[in-house]
Amino acid sequence: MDARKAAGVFQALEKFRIELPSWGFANTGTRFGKFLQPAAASTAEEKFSDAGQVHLLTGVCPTVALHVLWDFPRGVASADEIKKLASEHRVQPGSINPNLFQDQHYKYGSFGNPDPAIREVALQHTRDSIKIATRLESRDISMWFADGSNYPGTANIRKRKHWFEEGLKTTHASLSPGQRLLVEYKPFEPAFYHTDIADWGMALLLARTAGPQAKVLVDTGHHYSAQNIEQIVAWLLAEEMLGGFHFNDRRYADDDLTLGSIDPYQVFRIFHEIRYFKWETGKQPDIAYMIDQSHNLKGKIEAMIQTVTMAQMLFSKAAIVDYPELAKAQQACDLVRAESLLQDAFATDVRPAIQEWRDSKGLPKDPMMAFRQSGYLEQITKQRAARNSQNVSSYA
Ligand code: RM4
Ligand code: MN
Ligand code: MN
Repeated sequence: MDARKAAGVFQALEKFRIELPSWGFANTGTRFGKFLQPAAASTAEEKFSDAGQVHLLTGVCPTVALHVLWDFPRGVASADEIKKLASEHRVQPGSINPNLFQDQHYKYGSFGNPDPAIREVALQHTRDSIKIATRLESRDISMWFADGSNYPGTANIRKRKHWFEEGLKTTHASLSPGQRLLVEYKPFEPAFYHTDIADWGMALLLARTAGPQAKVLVDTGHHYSAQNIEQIVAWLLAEEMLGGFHFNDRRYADDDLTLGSIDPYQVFRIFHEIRYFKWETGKQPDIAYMIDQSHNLKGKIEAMIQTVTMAQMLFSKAAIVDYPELAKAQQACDLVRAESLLQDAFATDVRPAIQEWRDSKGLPKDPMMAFRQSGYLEQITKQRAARNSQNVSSYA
């Protein structure tokens, strides 16, 4: 790789930060069962400790996304304790995720529930989550809804859309000036017939209705097979409505696999659209890059390191696309030249440059190897194994 490209990689990595999910360190499984990991985290302290370890070795994960029900058992009252734990482990609280899908009263929905009393419960929980975010100085309140229905004819889709508009507007009104409301979409699961916010278009409309601080969150696993995610990203960028990502990979459904494990070129194409937007417009898009993955087979911390380093690698590849040449080739409709410019960048081995960048920051060149040599996994396995063999709850 020539010096100009290496400089491009250095520059790209300088500002590239990735948020870790607290729930990605806890024991999870499938609806068929859970294979418990002796080293999984089951307290907030353990989650911060593991996240702190990933940040220590990669240097690019200073914040941890938190789930209100799982990480704040006493709601707002838990906030100070969480702040203290985070700083003890040298990370900071990141996005706050209200939990509007687990409590029994949400059986028929939260913001879209036909019962106004339950919609109010959901709104109150969201307001409390905003208070938590304010207390923790977290910027983003990230909304994912399980709302939907399982059978045709059982729900009034238009009414539910209206209730969502009302709920999100009310929520937006409680935000402090610097905060953002991120609206996530997902085509199915847990609802099997219709999901109230099923795709990016619905999320975009709802975010626009909610107010100027609302943006769309793209979870890379929340699309139908073969959907062109980078086009969605390009449109959201053009509309200045792209708020953030939940990184993971998928083969069939919302599989929550490590990023790029199935289709690294897809992730590269997403990053390419972001870099191209920046090059062309001179604007720095304000995007929160977050991980949302959970593993029942891979070790939690190693899986997280894999995703972080994969994201850095694919982001770096996108950073070395020759944009002036690409713009020329596109304008001239030189298809093969344009396509080759992308493929050349994708095929370039950026790992030596990334290792040099890490070295220049005093970070281990190979975070996975450093983790394996650190003894941390052995230590937490000893500490946590007995409790984990009895604990079967998910995420928390
Ligand atoms: C959902 C969605 C949300 C995440 C939950 C646990 O599928 O991706 O972002 O918070 O799972
Ligand atoms: Mn998600
Ligand atoms: Mn998901």
